[in-house]
Amino acid sequence: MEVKEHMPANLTPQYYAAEEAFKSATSLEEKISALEEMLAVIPKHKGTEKLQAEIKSRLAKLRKEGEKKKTASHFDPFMIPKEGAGQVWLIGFPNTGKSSLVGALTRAKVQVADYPFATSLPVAGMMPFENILIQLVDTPPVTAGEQPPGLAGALRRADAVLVVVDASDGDCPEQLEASLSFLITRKLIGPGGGKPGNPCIPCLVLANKADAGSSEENIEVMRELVPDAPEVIALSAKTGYNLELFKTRLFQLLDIIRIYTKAPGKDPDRTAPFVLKRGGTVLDLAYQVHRDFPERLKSARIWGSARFDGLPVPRDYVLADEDVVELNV
Ligand SMILES: Nc1nc2c(ncn2[C@@H]2O[C@H](COP(=O)(O)OP(=O)(O)OP(=O)(O)O)[C@@H](O)[C@H]2O)c(=O)[nH]1
Ligand SMILES: [Mg+2]
Repeated sequence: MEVKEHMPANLTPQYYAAEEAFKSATSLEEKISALEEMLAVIPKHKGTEKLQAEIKSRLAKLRKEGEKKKTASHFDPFMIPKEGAGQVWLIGFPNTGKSSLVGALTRAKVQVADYPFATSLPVAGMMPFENILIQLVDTPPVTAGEQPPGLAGALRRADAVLVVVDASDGDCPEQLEASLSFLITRKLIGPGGGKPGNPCIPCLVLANKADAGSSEENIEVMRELVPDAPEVIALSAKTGYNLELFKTRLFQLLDIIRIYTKAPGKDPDRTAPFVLKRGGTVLDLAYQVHRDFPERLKSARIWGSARFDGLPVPRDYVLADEDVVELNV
């Protein structure tokens, strides 16, 4: 943006100083404020019109760049929108098979590798279980002293956490202790390590690679050395061993119920249940069906947990898994 010889610009020392500042600026912010200064001090007359326009256009470009950067830096990869019947995070030491498990159970495009620290950002996928979908999130590894920044915050919003250890590795008790200690120090699970009644976030331990090495003995030793640990499930992402058992246990851990709704005289659609926390009532269901349903609800009838099919029930009736409900509004 040099001043051309023929231009009768009569630029002032303040302008040249601001231009110098622009030339030596290294950051976007500095460049923007130097250009703003140039625009403020430039003598405003015909001879500088072209130069003014040039400064304005540069300024607009840099400001746009700044906006883009801002939105980019506000993007938090650990903020994963919840989908399905529950959001469940897998955490654990490097190379234990977290990505392999998420890959085996969902269609997520995970990064599996035979070297540690293969996963650098969380990746979510949906795991089918019977007629619902549960969201699983693969994460970068934790180690004894270090965890990915943002992980603890994300786990606080989780519906359950799965601690993955490599059962084929003699170090699996240490992997488990270090992972649990991360969860305990961040107050994500209780000091008992997550025994029923104690945990803040429901937790299971997945002893992966149960197909390899001396995994059985290792799991035995781990159970003895970490007796306070949450329930341990031996499984294998590679062979599929115990993956079905794991899904059932996870469903029970999430403590949710599936409810089917039906129109009078019609069969319920059992492929798309409403999901409620255990203890949910007819009113909670009505709210999920439509925000204005609780107000309009005249009566409800139940098939399933009730004493007989089609029993009219009050709004505070506590539903059970797989109940069929007819809501009359
Ligand atoms: N034998 C056996 N190997 C497995 C199993 N699951 C994963 N592996 C292998 O273990 C290695 C690590 O698997 P990943 O799924 O990348 O492990 P990760 O925990 O995601 O690793 P990071 O992303 O580094 O934390 C790969 O070579 C997998 O093939 C399993 O059940 N059995
Ligand atoms: Mg991984």
